[in-house]
Amino acid sequence: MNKKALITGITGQDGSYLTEFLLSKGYEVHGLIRRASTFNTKRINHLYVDPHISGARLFLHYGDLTDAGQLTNIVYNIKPDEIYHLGAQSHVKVSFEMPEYTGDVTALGTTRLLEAIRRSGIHTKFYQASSSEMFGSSPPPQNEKTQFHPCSPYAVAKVYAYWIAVNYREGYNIFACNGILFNHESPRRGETFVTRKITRAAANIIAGNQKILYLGNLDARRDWGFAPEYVECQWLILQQDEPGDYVIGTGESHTVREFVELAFAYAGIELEWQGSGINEKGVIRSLNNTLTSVNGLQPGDVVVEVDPKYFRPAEVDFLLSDASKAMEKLNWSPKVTFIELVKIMVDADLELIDVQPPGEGRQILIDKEIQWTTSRITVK
Ligand code: NAP
Ligand code: G4F
Repeated sequence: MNKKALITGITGQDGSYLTEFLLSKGYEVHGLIRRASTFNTKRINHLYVDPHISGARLFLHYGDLTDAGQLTNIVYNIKPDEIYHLGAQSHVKVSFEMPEYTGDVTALGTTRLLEAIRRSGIHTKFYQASSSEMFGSSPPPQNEKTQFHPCSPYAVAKVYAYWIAVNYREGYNIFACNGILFNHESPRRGETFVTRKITRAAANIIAGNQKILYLGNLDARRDWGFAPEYVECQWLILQQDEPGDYVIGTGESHTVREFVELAFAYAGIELEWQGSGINEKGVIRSLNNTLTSVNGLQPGDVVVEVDPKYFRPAEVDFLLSDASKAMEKLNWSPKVTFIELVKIMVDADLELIDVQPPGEGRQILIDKEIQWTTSRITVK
């Protein structure tokens, strides 16, 4: 019989790739979705089949991480073999503006789900989407033994969720695991996270739809990987004989400034930086010929500026993973490099606005044989 998985956060970046991955492995997949006045399922529409049709293997259920009763109903009725808990208020900057809500959804939501498992008495495996943000100001490289020092309400909520998962493992013998994932990105990344904001802006500036990209801290360093590879790890973690906690990342770290430079250069705009602090600007040094004729961009034009409104009250300066445990025990290592990730994302954002991309990104996906998602790497 097919294994059954329940995914919270199925409409998010990871949820959509994980659904695709589990369907490709023969799973029956159930997803928790929030009621909204508009459709919020664009990342999974291409996977959805009318449940009346025989053979349908993806089923969606209304619920919310703040509603314990409905979580218990869903868990009890579906009796999934595996639960992937990806749902969260996942934006760090927003968590400073909505700390209480973030704690309710991101921290207590995990307790509600674990309680649903415990009370319904079902036998299941549980994956908690923990985050490298939990390490906060602890110096790099960070691994499973590094001390948590969270620097945002989001990260504090994730530390709570991490420990409640460990507590239910130790106290109730539930197969609960933490994947401590470093930043992972893709063409399906939410538009207000920095990588996607940059690749969309590079595409829109080239198309003449946007003049300037406004950013916050250009010096922050992140260990950025490719999201489809990370959802495979989420699955691998639950396939182990014993429950455990794993750091997942590339072992490479780059600044936001480097991401901007590479994304713009790949799209055809060479930048140079002028000024410093909040007066730093990204100025066009040179363009490829096609672009000059497309929309009147010129060397000397300012296309990147700093806007302090994107600074955070407390910042995580430097994340760099030491994923040696995952490499050894899960036999996993990332295939997509930093520059390849940038190319994949810029290609996809150019395609989305009907501008011919350079095309190296799509070729990388084919060459790296991440086949289960190659045809639908992005969604409109
Ligand atoms: P995402 O794109 O922001 O998706 C978040 C998901 O959670 C969406 O499906 C969202 O539903 C759902 N959600 C939010 N509030 C909810 C609520 N009250 N009830 C039910 N569902 C709710 O996040 P992601 O990038 O896929 O990340 C997946 C998980 O991994 C998150 O827990 C995140 O914190 C964690 N994580 C992410 C990264 C990363 O770099 N991406 C790294 C480490 C950990 P709507 O679509 O309705 O908003
Ligand atoms: O893309 P970000 O918003 O991601 P952040 O804060 O690292 O969080 C993401 O990764 C975590 C894993 O470590 C996840 F747990 C979390 O759910 C989320 O997926 O910001 C990355 C860096 C930060 O240092 C930020 O200050 O980029 C800097 N940044 C500079 N300008 C900006 C901007 N971030 C955003 N979102 N927007 C800007 O304009």
